[in-house]
Amino acid sequence: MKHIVIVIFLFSTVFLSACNSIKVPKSTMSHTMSATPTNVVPTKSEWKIEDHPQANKEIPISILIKDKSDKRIQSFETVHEKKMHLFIVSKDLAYFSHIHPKYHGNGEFDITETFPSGGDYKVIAEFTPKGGGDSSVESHWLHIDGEPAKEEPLIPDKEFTKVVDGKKVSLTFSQLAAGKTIHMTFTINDAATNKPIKNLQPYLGAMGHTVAMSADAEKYLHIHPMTTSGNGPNIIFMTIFPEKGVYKVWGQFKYEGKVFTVPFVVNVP
Ligand SMILES: [Cu+2]
Repeated sequence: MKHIVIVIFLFSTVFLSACNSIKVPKSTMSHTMSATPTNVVPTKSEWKIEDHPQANKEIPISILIKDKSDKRIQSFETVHEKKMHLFIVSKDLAYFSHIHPKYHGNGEFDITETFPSGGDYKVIAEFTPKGGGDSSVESHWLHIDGEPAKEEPLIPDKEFTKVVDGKKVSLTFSQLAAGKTIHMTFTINDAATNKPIKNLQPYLGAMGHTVAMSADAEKYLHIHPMTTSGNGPNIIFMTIFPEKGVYKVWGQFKYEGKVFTVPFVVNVP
């Protein structure tokens, strides 16, 4: 691995489990940072979805965000260009969607999603109530009726290079170990010419976004690159995998006006 001088201007990572969250603050920090709780506004959520939602149909989802005393939260910060980021994954993590609900005021967001097949899906909403220092997260499991997809076993990749939409993407780690601050680098080349791509475009206010989920979909990390990583071909993310185990990692980047998503399955020892 390359030696990297670490100057962090923008970095955030979120680790969540069912009932607690550990956050790494967005501010400048030293290499020896540890995951410490920061200013996260505690929230509650109410999810509305029709009875017996069907696969392959547009399903409206509405999300109401309240504070712990059941009062609707009125205003939200715009973070990475949006007031809410919503991630939807199937239980086997084969399906991944990153969308942006519309804010209607009075704590209410909504969006429609077409689910590709029947089964269980986890929906994760990330947002920052006004004045919050870091994002709050609410999640919900949904059951969609219809023909289930054949379950894809989550098998760690042996090869960390993939071709997606004409881009050859490789993923490397400074070290792969749970509980350690590590660098995760995506290297993006043109698949046809093998030339490095150096003019990636910002996508939602960052040079890329990475989402990682544990195999049971209980732990979730949303990671932004270190600003020192430029426009490619190497986009460097810094993170901490909270526990050992298998994770699926999705990198999202924008090139020539189009967003592409590249998934990897990683075993973190
Ligand atoms: Cu988003």
